[in-house]
Amino acid sequence: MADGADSKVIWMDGELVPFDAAKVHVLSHSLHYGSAAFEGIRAYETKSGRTAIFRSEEHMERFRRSTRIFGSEITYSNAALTEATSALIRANGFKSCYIRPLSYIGHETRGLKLPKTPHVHVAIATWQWGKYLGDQGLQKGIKTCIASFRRPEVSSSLPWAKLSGNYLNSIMARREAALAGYDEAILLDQQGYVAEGSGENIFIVENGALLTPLPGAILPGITRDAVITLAKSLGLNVSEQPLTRNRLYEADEVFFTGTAAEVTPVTSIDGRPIGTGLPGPVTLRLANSYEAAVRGELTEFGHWLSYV
Ligand code: PPE
Repeated sequence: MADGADSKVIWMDGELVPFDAAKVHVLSHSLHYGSAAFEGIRAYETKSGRTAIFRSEEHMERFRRSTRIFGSEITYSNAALTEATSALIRANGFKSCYIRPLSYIGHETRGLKLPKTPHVHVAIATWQWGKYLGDQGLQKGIKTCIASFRRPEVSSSLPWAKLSGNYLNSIMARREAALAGYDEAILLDQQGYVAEGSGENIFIVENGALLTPLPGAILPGITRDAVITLAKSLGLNVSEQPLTRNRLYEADEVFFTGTAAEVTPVTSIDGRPIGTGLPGPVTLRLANSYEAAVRGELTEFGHWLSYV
């Protein structure tokens, strides 16, 4: 069975629709031009046995801002979207799952010229998604390469928005890496500095401190923000700065962060082992801390959880 085929219902414009009936028209604007925005969120079974959505407010706010880029307004409040997601998780009977909100322009609108405020449809789906970068990802780390595809030039792209059209670039980079036998790609920006993975932010560990690229050509991830916050609470130094490929090769540790990827160690780049070639101690400490936060084990970060 394909990933995702196991949910009973999908929320579409306020209704819970059976999985097989959750369809859109082939002339949908978003299908032709990529004029859609989406989110990726996870819900986890917490230590109390209750399910909680991780940082729902921040994800729903980014969803709203991404949709606004093409002039549309989501009419549901962030709280209403979180409530709809909770109802959906309950209806599907999931303890832990991935959550995919999507805003898209339907077939009512044709051609590139959009109305001033195009009407958007809003859908939310949930499915069970295991380890995004493989079951062995956390234990062994993953193999990456620097892709020839770069993050687009910032004056012509909207990297902070999670727009469907942006993702063709990620798909091409990921495909290039996979065809060459790597688990994931690392993309550079137009100046040649390190940007991010195809669907993850990137960090390096140098002398016990964390370094990560500045927001610019990257999607400033919510997991990236959570990991920076957790690292600081553990007393680690964190700095955002331009990183070269040279610095990546010589790092003590490298890891990815993302909702789907969580914290995943990168143990080789372009065939070169990073550090010892095994997941490093700082990466594992942060992966454990992130896991504890999403599972509701860190009371200090309890405000990140919305119980279903
Ligand atoms: N950069 C990109 C390009 C990206 O797509 C993601 C999320 C991130 C960084 C990390 O952002 P955040 O999830 O807020 O920490 N990628 C999503 C899509 C995965 C997919 O294959 O689809 C995700 O992790 O949900």
